[in-house]
Amino acid sequence: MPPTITAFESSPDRGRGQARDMRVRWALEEVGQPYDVRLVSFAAMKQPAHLALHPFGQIPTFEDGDLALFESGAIVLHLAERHAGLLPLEANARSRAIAWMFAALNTLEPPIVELGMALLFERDKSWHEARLPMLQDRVRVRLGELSRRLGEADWLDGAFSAGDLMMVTVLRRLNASGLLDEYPDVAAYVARGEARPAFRRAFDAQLAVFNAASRS
Ligand code: GTB
Repeated sequence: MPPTITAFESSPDRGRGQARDMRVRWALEEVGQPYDVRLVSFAAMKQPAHLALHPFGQIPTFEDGDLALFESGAIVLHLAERHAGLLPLEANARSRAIAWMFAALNTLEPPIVELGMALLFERDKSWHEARLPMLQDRVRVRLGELSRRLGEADWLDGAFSAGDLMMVTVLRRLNASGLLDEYPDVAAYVARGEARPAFRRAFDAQLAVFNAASRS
């Protein structure tokens, strides 16, 4: 039996691959593992059956035999540890790739999500215009640091790894903000990730869910 992941029945991102099932789908495609998807509604995510899998009532989840996991980072790390292709074999390089996964989730994603939330939900607030530059600058600081570290390299530390997979999915959340355009080398890094055949397969699979939901 292939593993089963959960994803939005109807994603608010309209098939742009911004929900966090995308990184799990991409990791599964990179390691060549077939998988099933169980689509869940917002209401179903808060029901006991889903809460037993995910204490916070969210997607994605991952079930494989006796193992049930939540948290996209934990799921991607699990896949990377059990299948070849997403983590280097050499111990120190492996630890560094994992550090990049944490950097994506703990250092880059929080200010990026904060900015995204402000753009989505706070535009009507009296303080929005005053707060926005501060949120954008916090993201710019991290993009500048990332740009300096990347330099001329294709990937963060040697060959493409789960660290890059996680970083690219996090940075993609800036697609609509225009901020990536200010850092052409970071934008090119994201584009390299998006050009990978495994990314394309994962993206097309989640887009097909949105297209099917739109037709019904
Ligand atoms: N830390 C957890 C992880 O990494 O797995 C966070 C999981 C999470 O935030 N899941 C979201 C969810 O289930 C979907 S991805 N939300 C429903 C709820 O909390 O009730 C977040 C997301 C949603 C929508 C867009 N979008 O429309 O662009 C982007 C990202």
